[in-house]
Amino acid sequence: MSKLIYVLNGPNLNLLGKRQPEIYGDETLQDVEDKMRQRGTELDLTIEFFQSNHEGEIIDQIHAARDHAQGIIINPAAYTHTSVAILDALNTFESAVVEVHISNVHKRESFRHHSYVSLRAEAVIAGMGTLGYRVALEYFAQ
Ligand code: DHK
Repeated sequence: MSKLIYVLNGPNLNLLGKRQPEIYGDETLQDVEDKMRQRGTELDLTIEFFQSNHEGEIIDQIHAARDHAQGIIINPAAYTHTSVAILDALNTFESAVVEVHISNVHKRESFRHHSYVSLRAEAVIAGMGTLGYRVALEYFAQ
């Protein structure tokens, strides 16, 4: 049976492709979703794709994933560095979590070097651009 993977995206990622393309590239979030769905089909993974600029909505999706999903791929964006609430929600999820960052956060400002989500994630991908999301799918296909 196909595994269900939630792909959750945090604030400002709706502007992907327009926002600081020198850092985040010129693909849109719709491009990311389309490519993930295509690769997901090949890997027999079903994808639930979501973006929000609101912390509570991301937490609600993590709670929804608890009942249905076999994995979470999350780019919490700026909430990576601030949100104990998202960490707490992920700690209620019993399957694997992969944290993705488009940019190499370790090469950037020091406030981006700490991640609350990394305390929970089985794997962290940073600096591969949007390819990182599809690499995370390969992890779940193994
Ligand atoms: C995206 C953001 O919006 C930033 O706040 C993070 C992350 C990095 C990314 O690289 O995908 O610091």
